[in-house]
Amino acid sequence: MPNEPKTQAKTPRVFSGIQPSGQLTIGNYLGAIRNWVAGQFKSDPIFCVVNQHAITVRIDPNELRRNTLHVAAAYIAAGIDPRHSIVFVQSDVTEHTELTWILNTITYYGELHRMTQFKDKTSKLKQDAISAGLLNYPVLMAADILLYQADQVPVGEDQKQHVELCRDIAIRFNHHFGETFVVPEPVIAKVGKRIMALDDPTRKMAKSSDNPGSYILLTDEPDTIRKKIRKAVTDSGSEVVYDPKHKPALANLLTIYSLFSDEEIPAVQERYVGKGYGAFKTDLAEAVVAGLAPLQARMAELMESAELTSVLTEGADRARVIARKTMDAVNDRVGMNWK
Ligand code: ATP
Ligand code: LTN
Repeated sequence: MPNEPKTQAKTPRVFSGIQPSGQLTIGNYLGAIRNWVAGQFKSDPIFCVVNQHAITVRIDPNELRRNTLHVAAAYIAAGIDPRHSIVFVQSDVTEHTELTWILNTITYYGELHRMTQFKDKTSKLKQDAISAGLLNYPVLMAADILLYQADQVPVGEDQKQHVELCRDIAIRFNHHFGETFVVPEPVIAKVGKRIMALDDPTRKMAKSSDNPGSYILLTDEPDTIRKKIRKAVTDSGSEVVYDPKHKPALANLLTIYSLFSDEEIPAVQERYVGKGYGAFKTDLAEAVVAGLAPLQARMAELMESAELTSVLTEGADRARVIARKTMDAVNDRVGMNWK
């Protein structure tokens, strides 16, 4: 029908979060935060500091408090605008744990036990050292997403499986109790979705690694960044070429270079023909140092100001209104409202 009025597509609700389990790495920035910033004004976004996820492994309470503010500061310093996006801390909105319990009752042990992240984080532990919280971690993540009826969840590749489980849980709930939740989609960037460790290109860069040389923190000093990049493993040979299969370490470094310098990988590669790894690594370090400088300056400013507290307090107030509405509907559907 050519003359029929077009229905305006709804602005997608976006939800994502990072756990304050340590200081953020450039993996968190390139795989997640950078993409949140890029899509921010085309969506209705909510970004959460997921501190309840961070206690699924032992963490010192004071360190957790410090990291919580650090992660929130990184969101804002990277360009999340709290006048548009909701930015808040998970434990400030109690509906997250309330919904988790209900979703736990329709999630199977087998599903949780099969999660790659669970297997990775527990492979070296004895059964009695694995908390039930670590197993149930993806259920809390599903509650985060479903409470806000999110359409899209921008994450790094490692979180895709968790978002898929969240979809399964939403579909199952809707099937048993009637349409209640939006079924969300994972959104994963083409480049930067999996930044690898500097000491081992077969493992993802992670803030919880015990080798600080494996990651670059957003707060690392310029000289630390230069040293870490100088020491980063490379592949055999000496040519700077993008070949993930045969030269995974170099492919990772080229990806980082490309994202920090906003240049396509082939253009970067072209510049280093016949120059070898040394020159490339020196320039890469400078690109990372320059790329992080404004972010670091803004983070330091935010950590000293009261601005952060007011952003997070107001964010939680805005989030709570949305979360409560969903929670009331859920309680109604499952028969918790007995009066
Ligand atoms: P931890 O080491 O505590 O498990 P992490 O550094 O792996 O943490 P998360 O808090 O689990 O980080 O992840 C936050 C977000 O950053 C997620 O969207 C995740 O997919 C993304 N992310 C984490 N590491 C990388 C990476 N190396 N490359 C791309 N994206 C990443
Ligand atoms: N499990 C995620 C962090 C996380 C998250 C979320 C991401 C917790 N809740 C909701 C997106 C949406 C991780 O990156 N480790």
